[in-house]
Amino acid sequence: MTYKKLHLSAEVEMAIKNNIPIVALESTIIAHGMPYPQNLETASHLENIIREKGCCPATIFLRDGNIMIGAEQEQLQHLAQAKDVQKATTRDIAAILVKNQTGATTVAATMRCCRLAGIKVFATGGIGGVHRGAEETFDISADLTELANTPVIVISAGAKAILDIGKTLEYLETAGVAVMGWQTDTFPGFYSAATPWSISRIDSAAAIAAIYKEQIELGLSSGMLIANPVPQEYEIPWNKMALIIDQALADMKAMEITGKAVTPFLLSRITEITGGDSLKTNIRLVENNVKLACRIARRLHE
Ligand code: PSU
Ligand code: MN
Repeated sequence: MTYKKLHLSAEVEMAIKNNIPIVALESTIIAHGMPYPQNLETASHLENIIREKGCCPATIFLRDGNIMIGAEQEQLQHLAQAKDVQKATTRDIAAILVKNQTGATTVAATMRCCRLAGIKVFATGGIGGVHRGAEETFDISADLTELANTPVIVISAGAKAILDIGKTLEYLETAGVAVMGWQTDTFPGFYSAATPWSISRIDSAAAIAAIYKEQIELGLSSGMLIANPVPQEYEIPWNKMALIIDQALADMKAMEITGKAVTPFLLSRITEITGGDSLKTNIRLVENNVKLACRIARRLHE
């Protein structure tokens, strides 16, 4: 370990010592992606699933000038409730560390921290991407540039229709990111198990681990995006979601929300419009991603 401001939790330190596979989790989903108390319950529950599956959870965040790899219960509580937690993407990491602020890491920032800590597998809900109307706003998530530059396997339920999914997939192709559908031929749409876009399929965790190792051998520095559909019984179908998302996007426009506030606003507005149903789906799909991440992490360890 070369970067000196990495702080490992006792659990993560033990896992490294005992050669237990580690699965990383992000913290923006806790601080800015879900309401309290469901965010805290979900964060703890995800960690427990990872332990049950024989792996070690590492929730990643920034605090007291350190990159924190693994959270104590009190720290999860802080991320879930405190109002002073910054949303940290890659470009924010340095400033937040220097100012001793608390930062919740996005997919992009979490990937970067994973790399510093030697963690190869990271489970999230959905990635950020190219926003609708990006030809006007230029709103493209740094998650995509990070996937291009950082060799970490990210398991997500695809991307939701608040984004322009076609453009997001084109961007990932241009950036040289391997995108694979877990036991599916169509790119999943976060709340919805399928979208109209097709994707190359992968059916085994062993194959994912082998491809990742091959990428490293090849000297590629890009990550991999594994798109894992939400289980059908919990999905909100694509056509139903479309209307809800149009409403949320219209509200965003009317309220002139821009920049890093866009994704948190849309997530909470969609939760309101669906009367909490989207939040239930969101929780189920992250659980599902965490389980797949454990399978891949164990394979990589063999
Ligand atoms: N999508 C979700 N839930 C989330 C996010 C995305 O369904 O919580 C968060 C992730 O942390 C992701 C970030 O990395 O939003 C993307 O934000 P932006 O679009 O500002 O890059
Ligand atoms: Mn953005």
